[in-house]
Amino acid sequence: MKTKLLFLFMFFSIILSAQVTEVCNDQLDNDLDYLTDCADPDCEGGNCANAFPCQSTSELFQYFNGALRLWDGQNWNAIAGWSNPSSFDLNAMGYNILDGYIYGIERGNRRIVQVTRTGIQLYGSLQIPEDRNWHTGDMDMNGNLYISGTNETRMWVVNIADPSQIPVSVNFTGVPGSTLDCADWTYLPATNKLYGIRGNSSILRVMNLDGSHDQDITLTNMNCNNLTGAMFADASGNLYAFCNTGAFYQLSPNVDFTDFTVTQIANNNLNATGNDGAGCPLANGLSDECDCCEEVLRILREMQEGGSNPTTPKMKVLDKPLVEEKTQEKEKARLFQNTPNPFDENTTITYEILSDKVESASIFIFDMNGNMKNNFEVNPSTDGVLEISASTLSPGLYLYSLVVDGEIVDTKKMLILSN
Ligand SMILES: [Ca+2]
Ligand SMILES: [Ca+2]
Ligand SMILES: [Ca+2]
Repeated sequence: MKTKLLFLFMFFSIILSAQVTEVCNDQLDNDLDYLTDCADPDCEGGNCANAFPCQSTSELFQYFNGALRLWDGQNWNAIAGWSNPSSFDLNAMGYNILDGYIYGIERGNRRIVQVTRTGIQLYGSLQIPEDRNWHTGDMDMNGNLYISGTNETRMWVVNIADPSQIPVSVNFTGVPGSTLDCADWTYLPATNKLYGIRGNSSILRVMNLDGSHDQDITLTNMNCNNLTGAMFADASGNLYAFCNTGAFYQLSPNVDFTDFTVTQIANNNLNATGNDGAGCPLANGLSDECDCCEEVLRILREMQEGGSNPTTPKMKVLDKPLVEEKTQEKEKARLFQNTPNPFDENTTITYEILSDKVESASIFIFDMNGNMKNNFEVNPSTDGVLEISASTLSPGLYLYSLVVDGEIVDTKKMLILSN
C-alpha cells in the first residue's frame, strides 16, 4: 500500500512538473531554472528570435576590433559574427540570464547598449556625471551589470531592468592603494563573486559583489603578454580568458575555488584593440552528460573493491568492471537531473527503479575532488524522490550517482549557489 501511495505521489509530481513551462514574456522564471524568458531555451509564447538563449554548452560572445563574434565552447570555432553598423564602441559587457540579451557600456562615454542577434542598439544612458574609460564588466544572476574602468578604485552597479536609476557606486576595499585594474570581470555563479585577470596576467583578482577584496590567486602557465580583455564563465566553475594577442585559456577551479589550473585551448594570433567577453554563466555543467566523473568513478571502484578507507560503505563486489560500454541489457534504474538546478535552498533528485529484482539502491553525493559528502540508501523496490537541502553542503558544484546493486546507473552534476 505504501509503495502504491508513493508511486501515485511520483506520478502526480511528474505530471505537475511537466506542466510548468517557461513563458517567454512575463519577466518571471516560471520553471525555476534561473533562466528567465528568452534566456531560457524552453520558453514558449514569445518572440525570442533576437535573443541568445542560454545553451547547454558554453558560448563566448566576444566584442573584438569593432565587431561581435560568437565562439562555440566545444571546438572554439567562430560560429557567427555581427558587424557594428552603428559604430558603438562596446565594452564592459555581460550576459543577462533574466532576458537572454547582452548588455555593455560604450568605452569613453555613458551610453548603455544592448546586443541582439540583429545588431547593437542604444539601450539607455548611464546616470553618472562624467565619462569614464569603461572596459571591465559582467552581470550577476539578478540583472546587475558591474562595470569599472582604467585605474579605478571603485566600480558601478547598473540595474539593467531600469537604466534610468543612478548606478550604485561601490568602493574597492581590502587592498589599500591598489586599483581594480582588470581588463574584464567574470561572474561565477558557484561562488557569487567577480573574477578578473590583472594586467601582468599572473594574478587572478577575486572580488565580492559589494566591492570588498576576496583574494588574489597567482596563476601559473598563463602566458598572455598583454591584457586579458575577454572573460566569461560556465556553471561548472570554469573561467575562460581571451588574451588581447589571441591566446585563449581555460581556468579550472580546485574544489574550494582557492586555485585555478590554466590550460591554453587555442591561439588565433589576432591582436585586439578592443576586446571584451560575455557568456551565459549557467551554460555547461547542467546537461545530462557527465564528462568529469573520472575521480568519482575511481572512488566508486575503490568502494566496490572493498576500499582502504574505513568510512566508505561496503558494496557488492562484481565480477565485471564497473566502467564499461553500455550493453543492451535491460535498464535497471534511471536517474534524473535534479530540479531546480542550480539551487540555493532545496532541490529534488528523482529516480526510477525499472526492475523488480533490485536488492539495494543508494544515491551518493561527491564534491569535485571525489570526496563523498553524503550517502542516502533508498528503497530498492520503488521509484522515489530525494530532497537535498543546500544548507547541508557548501556552495559549489557536486556530482550525484545512483548506484543499484553495486553498479553505477548514472552520474549527474548539481550546483549549489552561494546566498
Ligand atoms: Ca518567463
Ligand atoms: Ca526558466
Ligand atoms: Ca565582460
